[in-house]
Amino acid sequence: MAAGLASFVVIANRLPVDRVFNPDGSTTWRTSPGGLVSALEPVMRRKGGAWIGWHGAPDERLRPFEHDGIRLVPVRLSTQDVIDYYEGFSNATLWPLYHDVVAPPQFHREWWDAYVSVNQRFAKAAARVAKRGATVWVQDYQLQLVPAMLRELRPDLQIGFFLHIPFPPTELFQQLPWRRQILEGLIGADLVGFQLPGAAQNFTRLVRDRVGHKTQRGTVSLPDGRTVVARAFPISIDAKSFEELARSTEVETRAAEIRSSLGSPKTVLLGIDRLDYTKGLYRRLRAFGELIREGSLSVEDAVFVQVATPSRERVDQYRLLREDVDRLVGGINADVGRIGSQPITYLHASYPREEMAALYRAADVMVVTPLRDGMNLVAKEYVACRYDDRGALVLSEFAGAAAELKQAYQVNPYDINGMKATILEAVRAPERESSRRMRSMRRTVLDHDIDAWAQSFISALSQR
Ligand code: GDG
Repeated sequence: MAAGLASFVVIANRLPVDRVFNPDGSTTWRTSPGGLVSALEPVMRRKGGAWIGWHGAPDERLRPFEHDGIRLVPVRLSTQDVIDYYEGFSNATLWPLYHDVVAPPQFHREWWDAYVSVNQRFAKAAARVAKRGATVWVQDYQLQLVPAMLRELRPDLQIGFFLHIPFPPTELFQQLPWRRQILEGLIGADLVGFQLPGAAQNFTRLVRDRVGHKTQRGTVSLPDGRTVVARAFPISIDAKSFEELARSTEVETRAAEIRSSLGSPKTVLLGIDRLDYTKGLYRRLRAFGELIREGSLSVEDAVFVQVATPSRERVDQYRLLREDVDRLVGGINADVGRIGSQPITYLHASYPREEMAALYRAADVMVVTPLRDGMNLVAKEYVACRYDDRGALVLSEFAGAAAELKQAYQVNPYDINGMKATILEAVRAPERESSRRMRSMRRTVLDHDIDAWAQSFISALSQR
């Protein structure tokens, strides 16, 4: 590869690596776990790819470097950029707005200004490293202005964009003071990908109504003759590698250990989420607490393990949520716990992949109840780990995954009584019934894995 020039470029808010500080004072980089990196790695290697993103430390300028055969191009963010562009506009304006306004979005003009200038910085970095005619794939809500900015700088490029979170209906999107600029940013791409067809429809409708371009089904026609395609590409996981991990002796042993340290209850229920208000932790735990309190589940027989991975801890809404969940769990355990049996084991921590797989193996009922979620990979990971066809998945209708995992025990997370009834149904399901459901979900997840997802996006982009 000619120095600095790449024929396949990924742009994401974060580089796919974390810095490791060694005891001897030196630092190295470790590939961060995640399906996206592993799915794109082969393409990156084959095509001489580059990944552009922030390296995670504010106020530090780093030179491009190579890690595991991939060229990484760090983008600098100042402390103020982190506050305004990342914590502010991305996570306190767009995140709640795109998730059905489940928390009130905040609109601040200085956050918007920072979003524009950081997006410009990413676009310029891409314009510098992309070879003539290269393919560039922009990821997610933090970078929605990049496609148009990049096209302006480099009209020779083929540009794709994928949104990992939902795209809201017109009625909600309209609130955004900068709605038109965001839409114009996105239509800089040749292909705009969403998790679900409904999101693609919301987008094309908004482009027609707000920007005034002609649209026909998923295609937008611009006055200069260019067209933009909007389509759904539901993301998935590296299902085979999860299953392999789940089958390992270490994971099986650890799963047995987890169950016995919980007091070997009849039923282990599990929730694993970033501690985020969109994930519906509060209502889910309330539903479980009521089931125990009313005696529908007994404290000796059922234990709920809730892993809440720390997330965005400097954003106010996240701090409030943490307090609320802490208080709720404390209250339930104090009210209905007994010596030696706590109904909820609440872990505010993040774990290695092996421990996650062991938890999935240890759980009889996985409870995934977001109020709104682009896809939800945890649901798919649970299914991938259940190679014995056992276990039940309770899944919110409002997770993107519900469109594919039709055999899950689906719930409306706003309906606490409905959720209680469905959790009970899942707990009590005869083994034949839950295996039938699990088998069908496993086929879906194993057939549509992350490689299939990346391939289908890249091939649709190359046909544009
Ligand atoms: C966004 C969208 C969409 C969690 N805790 C630990 C850990 N995790 C891993 C899970 C899973 C991932 O993080 C979470 O993915 P989700 O899909 O559940 O949620 P978001 O982070 O909100 O992701 C979402 C996704 O993008 C992809 O497009 O599905 O809708 O919101 O893989 O396993 N991993 C480890 N330790 C933890 O403690 N190792």
